[in-house]
Amino acid sequence: MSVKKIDIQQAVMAADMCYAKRIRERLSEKGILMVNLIGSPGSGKTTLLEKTLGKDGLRSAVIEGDVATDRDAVRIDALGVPSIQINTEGGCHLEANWVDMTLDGLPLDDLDVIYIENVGNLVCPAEFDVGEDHKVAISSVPEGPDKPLKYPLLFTEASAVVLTKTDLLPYVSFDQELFWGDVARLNPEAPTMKLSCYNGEGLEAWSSTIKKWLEEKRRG
Ligand SMILES: Nc1nc2c(ncn2[C@@H]2O[C@H](COP(=O)(O)OP(=O)(O)OP(=O)(O)O)[C@@H](O)[C@H]2O)c(=O)[nH]1
Ligand SMILES: [Mg+2]
Ligand SMILES: [Zn+2]
Repeated sequence: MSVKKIDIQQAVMAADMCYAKRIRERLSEKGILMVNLIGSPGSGKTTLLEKTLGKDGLRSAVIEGDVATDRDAVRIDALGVPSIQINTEGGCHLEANWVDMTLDGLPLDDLDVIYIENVGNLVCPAEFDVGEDHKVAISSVPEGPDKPLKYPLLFTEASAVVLTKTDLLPYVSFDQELFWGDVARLNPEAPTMKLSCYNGEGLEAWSSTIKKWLEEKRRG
């Protein structure tokens, strides 16, 4: 008797690709942009959303991915912005089938942008297509300047690279030449931004980038 073997990893990836395609079709039909924020725990993803949502004139919603708790979704909800929390119960990234399910709970007829805040992690969230239009790499000053080359996939895949917490530059040793040089080597085309949610640096540039991506998507 021959033994039938199924490569689970490949099967999971293939199923995920179907969900990602379905998400893109659903969102294209509605003209909604989806942006996937990926960075280490504490790099400032939720704070960036708090500082920009509702102030940029766009109708937004957020899908929050965390191992546990609904704390980030509660922070977004406090802004009056629709948010849904996915708890991965130990999983270190979001997958397209969960995102697809979550879309059913969002007011898709009244949205311009859906943000995904992925599970805080510089590694595997970059490997998974969750149906987004753009992945954004978020790296913060206190993490140190060596992250792009140590975690290259995210910085290669990203449509934009954002350095957060720039207000800390006077207090932390951070070699910007090294950081931006490595980013340029990995992903010469990606726009780059320096942001501080504490002093407001770069927040307008961030919102302009989101608006530009939305216009590009709607123009087709
Ligand atoms: N100095 C400084 N601190 C910041 C800035 N943005 C966020 N923080 C602080 O960094 C900490 C983590 O911020 P969060 O926005 O919760 O980080 P996160 O990436 O959402 O974290 P996880 O969801 O756990 O992955 C908080 O104490 C924020 O106040 C900034 O621009 N400058
Ligand atoms: Mg967060
Ligand atoms: Zn993972």
